[in-house]
Formats: sequence, C-alpha cells, structure tokens
Amino acid sequence: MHIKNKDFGSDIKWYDITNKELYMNRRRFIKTAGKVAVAGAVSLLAFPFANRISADDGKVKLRGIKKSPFSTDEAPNKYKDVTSYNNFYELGLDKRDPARNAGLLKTRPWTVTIDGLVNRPSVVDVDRLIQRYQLEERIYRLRCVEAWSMVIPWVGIPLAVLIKDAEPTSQAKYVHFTTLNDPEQMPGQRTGALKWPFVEGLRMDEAMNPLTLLAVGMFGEILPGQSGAPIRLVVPWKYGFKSIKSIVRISFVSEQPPTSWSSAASREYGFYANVNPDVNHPRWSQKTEQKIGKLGRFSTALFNGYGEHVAHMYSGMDLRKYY
Ligand SMILES: Nc1nc2c(c(=O)[nH]1)N[C@H]1C(S)=C(S)[C@@H](COP(=O)(O)O)O[C@H]1N2
Ligand SMILES: [Mo]
Repeated sequence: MHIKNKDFGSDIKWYDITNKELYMNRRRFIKTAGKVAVAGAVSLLAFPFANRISADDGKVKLRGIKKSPFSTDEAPNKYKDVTSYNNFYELGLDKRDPARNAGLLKTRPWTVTIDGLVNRPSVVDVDRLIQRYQLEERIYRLRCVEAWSMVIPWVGIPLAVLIKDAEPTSQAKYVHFTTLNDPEQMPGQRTGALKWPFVEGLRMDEAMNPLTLLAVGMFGEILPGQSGAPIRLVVPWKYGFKSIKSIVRISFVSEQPPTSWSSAASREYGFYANVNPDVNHPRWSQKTEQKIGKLGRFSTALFNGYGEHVAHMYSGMDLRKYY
C-alpha cells in the first residue's frame, strides 16, 4: 500500500470527535516516527486513516469517492430525515430512539471478522477497509417492510470486492452477517424485542450482485450511529431489514443461515424478503408506500425497481413461496 505522509498532521482533528485514544496514539506516532513507514502496532493505528478521512466543521468526511451508474436520479431525502427516522431496535423501538441513543455506540476502533468457508479469513479494522478499497457513492431507494421509503446517498464498498479477496471455498453458499452484541452500548439488547445479536443472510449470488453494498458512509461523511455505523449492509431490492447495521462478523456458510426477523415471525418475514407489491404482509398491503418527505402514497415496484439487475437471480422461483 502506498502511504502519503503529507496528510499526517493536517486532518487528524476527527479523532477528537470519534476516539481520543487513537488520536493520542497517532500524535505520539507522528512525533516519534516522523515520516518512516514502519509495520507494527503503532503504525497500525496511524496509517489506515490518513488519506480517505478528514475532519471539516466537526464533520468526518470521506474522500476519493467515485460516482456510480447504479445510483438513482431521484432526489435524496434530507440528512435530517435519514438520521432522525430510523429502525435500529438495538437503540430503541421508536423511530426517534436510534438518533437519541446513537451516542452510546462506540464505533471506533471497530473490527470486522471475515471467516467461515474462506481461504483467507481476516479480522480487519473498518478504517483499513476505507483506506484499502475504492469508495463509491450509491444513491439507492430504501423500502422498509413497514411500507415507508427513503432515498439515501450511501458511500461504500461493493460487497463482491471484499468477498473476492476473502476467497470463499466452493462449499460457501450463503453469507451470514452479525451485528455487535453489547447491551452496554445497545440498550435495546436489554429487552426481548428480538433475539440478540441481530443476524442476517444472503445467498452467495445475492451477496456478489454488483448492487450489494457495504456502506461506511452517507452524504459524503462517515455513518452516524443510528444509521448502522461504522459499517452496514445495503441491499436495495430487498426490504430494509435485510440491510443489517453495525456489522462485526461476515461468515461464509454452506446452509441457509437464520435471520432475525424470519426467526421472530416466519409467517410475516422470509429469508428472501425481496420487495414485492404482489405479496402482502399478513397485516398490511405492500402495494403502495409512503415516501418520507413527500405527500401521498406511491406504488411500490417489484424488487424496489431494481429488477433489471436482480430478477435473473430468482427466475424459476415462486416469489410467493420464497417471500
Ligand atoms: N442491527 C440491525 N440492523 C437493522 C435493523 C435493526 O433493528 N437492527 N433494522 C432494519 C430495518 S427494519 C430497516 S428498515 C433498516 C433501516 O435503515 P435506516 O434506519 O438507516 O433507514 O435497517 C435495518 N437494519
Ligand atoms: Mo424495516
């Protein structure tokens, strides 16, 4: 990896906001090590963050973001809407709770374990991922199973890129994702609202689909806690609950893994959860949705409008059975 030392010292203020300890470690490193790029514990803390993250006006911005042809041209929702109307049961059941409780979540440092049926398992720091891979902006529609929707300008890394680097074996058929399990940081986990930790899963071809994103930011900034910081999945053709937040583990497995909402109520929520206006929730219609920030109701599209990119994965499958 090429390291640009010129960034040292100029844009490190963001540690003040996120993690004092790392900030201090890095300052010490800069003082003592100067420009020498060495491997080892100290440089591990100092290096990965240098080029792609900077602080500006108290905001932690991401840099080097590429635009994507997969983005919708629909106007994104306002930052305020996207970050104050959330589903994140670990931070509370009310739509406003996740924003209120986001401060309890310590999102840096943060590692993700990549393991299971892969040739190259790893434990990787999120900021290293941000440094290592090309970041893309993906403006996607998000359709919640509760029949509301938003348009969100994510910043992330295609999951397929990480999967290729992990080299799954031929036995790997599904990917299993796990959210942080820590009731101290996640007061919702002290309740029985769901079985904790929150888990989700995708079939391998779904995980490899070019639309599937591991988001590390939105609106050009790192993710706020309520949005699933520091790293969450975004699967835009599926109901929102598939887009699991605050991921600590990505495991490659041979059998279809359990997923939180289908375990809680299998009649109401399946493993696939593809957005489908023709399969109603047992307690409400999925034909229309409320677009947050707009008046009136809008029709819901099959695969949330992403059929062109994803329909082929389900040809021959009865979408009423595999809901
Ligand atoms: N760990 C975890 N991930 C989660 C949830 C949750 O409760 N816990 N809620 C899901 C649901 S139901 C939706 S609609 C989306 C909402 O994402 P947003 O709040 O960023 O819009 O996150 C999903 N990811
Ligand atoms: Mo949802």
